Amino acid sequence: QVRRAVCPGSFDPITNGHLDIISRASRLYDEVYVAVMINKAKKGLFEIEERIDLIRQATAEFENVRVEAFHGLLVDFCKQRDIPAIVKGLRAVSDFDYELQMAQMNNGLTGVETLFVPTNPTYSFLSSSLVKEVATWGGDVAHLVPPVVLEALNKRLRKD
Ligand code: COD
Repeated sequence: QVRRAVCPGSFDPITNGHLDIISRASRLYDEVYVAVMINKAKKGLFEIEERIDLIRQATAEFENVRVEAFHGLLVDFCKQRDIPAIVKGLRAVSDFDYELQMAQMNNGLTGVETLFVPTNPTYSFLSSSLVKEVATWGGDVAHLVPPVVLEALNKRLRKD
């Protein structure tokens, strides 16, 4: 039996914090799906296809990781692919309330389990939105995102 898990998120864009969780999940499971969940209400900086492309490049070294976009409920993504586990990073207690609610809701819906991995303390303050804000105002984010993302951010923010 193949052991599968999913790392879901918006990934707008992927950061070293996401990458840390994905790499740790890839060591624990046979197949890891990175699910870029489409939220039509939230206009991101990067289009879904760009986010996927950046994640694919950033995770190229992990042979058991595959990247897909999904429009709908995470539990349906899991059901369609026979994925019994969701792997999430927990940065601080501030993440806990919301993550616990989602984990309990998802478990109630289909029985899917959520496993929390404690964030590497190096990245405990790191989020996609802070990266975008700092980069917008010219701050250095080179140590916070994969090189392909740094390049994409510079291109995008210089253009606007
Ligand atoms: N260190 C470690 N992990 C991190 C870090 C960091 N610095 N930053 C983020 N992460 C991890 C966390 O586990 C986080 O949950 C995940 O990466 C994704 O982060 P983001 O910011 O890209 O994505 P979010 O928080 O916007 O993702 C929320 C989901 C898309 C997962 C959620 O809204 C969802 O499941 N939506 C689908 C619709 C659905 O099923 N809704 C019902 C939910 S009960």
